Amino acid sequence: MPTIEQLITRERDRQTHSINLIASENYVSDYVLRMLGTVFTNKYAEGYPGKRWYGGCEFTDQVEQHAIDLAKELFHAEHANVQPHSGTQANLAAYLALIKPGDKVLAFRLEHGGHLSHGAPFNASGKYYKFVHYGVRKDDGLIDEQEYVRLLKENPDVKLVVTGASSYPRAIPFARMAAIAREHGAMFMADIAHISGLVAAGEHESPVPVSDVVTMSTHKTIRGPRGGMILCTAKHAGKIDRAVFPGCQGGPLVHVVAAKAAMLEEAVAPGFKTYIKQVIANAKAMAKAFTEVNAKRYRVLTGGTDNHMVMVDVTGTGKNGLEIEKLLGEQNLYVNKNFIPFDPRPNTETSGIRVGSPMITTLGAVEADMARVVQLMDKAVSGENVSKQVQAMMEELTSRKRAG
Ligand code: DSN
Repeated sequence: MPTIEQLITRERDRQTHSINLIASENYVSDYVLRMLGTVFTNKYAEGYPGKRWYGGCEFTDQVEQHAIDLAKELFHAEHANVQPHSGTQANLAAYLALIKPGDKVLAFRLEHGGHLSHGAPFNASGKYYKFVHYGVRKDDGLIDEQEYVRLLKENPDVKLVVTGASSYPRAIPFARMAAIAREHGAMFMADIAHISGLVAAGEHESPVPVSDVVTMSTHKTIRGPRGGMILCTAKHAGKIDRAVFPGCQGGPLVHVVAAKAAMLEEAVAPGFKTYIKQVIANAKAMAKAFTEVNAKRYRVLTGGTDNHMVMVDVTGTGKNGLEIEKLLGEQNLYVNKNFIPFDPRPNTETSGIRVGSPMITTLGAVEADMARVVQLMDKAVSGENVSKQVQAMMEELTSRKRAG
């Protein structure tokens, strides 16, 4: 059995030698990474700044307050809770704060790109609340707003609407959907786990002004540590804080809160907007490249993307999503198999892959690089060995980044 240190070295090598296109991952900065290995991991701090259940929290209080202030500034929010251990925890806390067990919730269907914490039967959300789901239209793959309205009309007892997705490549019309939810007497919540960086940078409509609660994970496009965060109106602040602690969690992970503060410092800095603009430009370049390489093999869902991901139906390759994921992974190219809407295959196989630009953009890739990556992927899918070319491209990106 290798030691943990050896496994860390191997994982570092794996990350250094592979091109990672998993849409929900990113590379944190050295600053963020350093925070995760600090003595704050030794500290118990149940409660909130100035109101703790333990002594010795004077420095913890300053760290958490700094993160809260930055989150409010970045997202123009009235209140922020930076303690959720993950995006799913943030969602469970939001439900605990806003609704009662057995209440009805309308959310985006998992099989069409939603998230398990939006009412999947095997998740606590689906066990404690009655979820109904809207999806996308079969013809163009966009959110079916007619179905959304119809479900609200048919279910006048819906207390909460949840928007947000894990595998949806287009912009979400938050203001429009919130207005409809309110007309039907429902509260509105947005889970921006995937697009939090885009919203922070002003490159996607922000749901904050129109939502009761906004939840997110902190490790995707916003490039922070693994964790979650909640924003809400002043009206819900007390309920949200009590739902996180003591409702769902005990002590906060103070070292992770410190890393979230570091992430937020980076996200308010001007360079972050440039990064996110490039993330989107790179995703668009990938969508174009898939179509140009072979539109029959790679059917780009919705015909393109507005965000950091491209959803691709790979049925035309003669392989399923799992086979493509494996084949690419063997050559150090990482994507994930993904359900496509109305997928005839089971979720263990799927007909699609999800391909994201956040990580490769962190390495400094630009549009021309994305076309090269898609060509490498296509060669790998055709059975060619491209691992040397993958390694060469990673070395080139890394040295360009060093030089830049
Ligand atoms: N949010 C999921 C993803 O997009 O990968 C994981 O829960």
